[in-house]
Amino acid sequence: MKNEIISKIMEFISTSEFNKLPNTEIKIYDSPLIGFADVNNNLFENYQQKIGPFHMTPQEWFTAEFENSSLSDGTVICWILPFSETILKSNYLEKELPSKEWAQGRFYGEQFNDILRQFAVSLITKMGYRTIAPSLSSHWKRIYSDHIGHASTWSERHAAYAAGLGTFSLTDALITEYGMAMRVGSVITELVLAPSPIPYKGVYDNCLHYNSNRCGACIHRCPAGAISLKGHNKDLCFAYTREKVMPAVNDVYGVTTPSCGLCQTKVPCERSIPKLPKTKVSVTP
Ligand code: B12
Repeated sequence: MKNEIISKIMEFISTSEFNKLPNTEIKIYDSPLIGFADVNNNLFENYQQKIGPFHMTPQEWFTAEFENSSLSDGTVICWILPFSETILKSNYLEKELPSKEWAQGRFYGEQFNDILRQFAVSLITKMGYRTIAPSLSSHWKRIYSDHIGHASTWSERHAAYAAGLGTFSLTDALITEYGMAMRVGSVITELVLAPSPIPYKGVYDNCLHYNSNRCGACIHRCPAGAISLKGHNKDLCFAYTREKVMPAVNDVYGVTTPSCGLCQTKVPCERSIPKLPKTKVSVTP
């Protein structure tokens, strides 16, 4: 069943008309990475403790969605959608504002991610297993917490970390085998599937900065001054995309969402895990 789900998701991504910028032949996403986490993985409770009680566990999502029914076993299925080369390269010359293709890739790319979430829910539900996509639920909300700033009730990349798909970085972005210029999605199902192996030990294993002190490329790419050796300032990042980028490009590019992504392009971790030094140290937050 796992192979059937993987191949149907892959086929949907490679054939869907929605995986293209409108009225163009520009593909938004290349082939995905797909990973599986056990709903009983301790990380989900760990996230709730570290992020805040508002960040729901897979079990809480089921209880909220299916009126008090519980989830004893099941799987969180996650995917990584890497942006296509055309979209990545379009951002290379930009120093302050995103390219048209990047801004449209973010806008139409997240619409496609939602369509993929619906596709995955319907596929697995038709196989006979209740399935939900937290990001499509009325219980999904953005949260601003005093303790951790911008957050939400379900972080797609924390789910992907638990599914073995990548680790965090100086910018907070998740660095995967296909890099970090990508978007993430997930569904929670009562179907039990074998979890993916976890190819890392520490939360920042794939980030060159944390493992060599020789990178920081994202610091120089960020036009908002939001990234420093101390990490990612979410407030500055949020303000730049809303106050500077949106008024400058949204009407011209025909989009309604904030975008930027300069820190995700023209950096060593854009499309792969950068080569790390041999004496790698695992860092925990
Ligand atoms: C709120 C939000 C924002 C906020 C805050 C981002 C943030 N750091 O969380 C703002 C507005 C700043 C933002 C900006 C952008 N965003 Co945004 N955003 C979200 C959203 C809606 C929710 C994120 C969330 O819940 N975060 C929870 C908090 C707690 O996460 P955090 O602070 O990063 O977590 C850190 C700590 O918790 C730490 N940590 C501490 N203890 C522990 C313990 C363990 C065990 C672990 C594993 C980790 C850990 O690890 C993290 C890294 O330091 C998600 C969609 C979603 N539902 O997930 C998209 C999402 C994170 N955004 C995304 C993107 C692409 C962007 C932008 C590039 C958009 C743009 N401007 O073009 C920028 C820059 C992203 C960046 N560098 O982080 C992608 C991420 C893709 C990627 N490669 O990682 C997401 C997943 C959307 C998607 N569906 O793909 N975003």
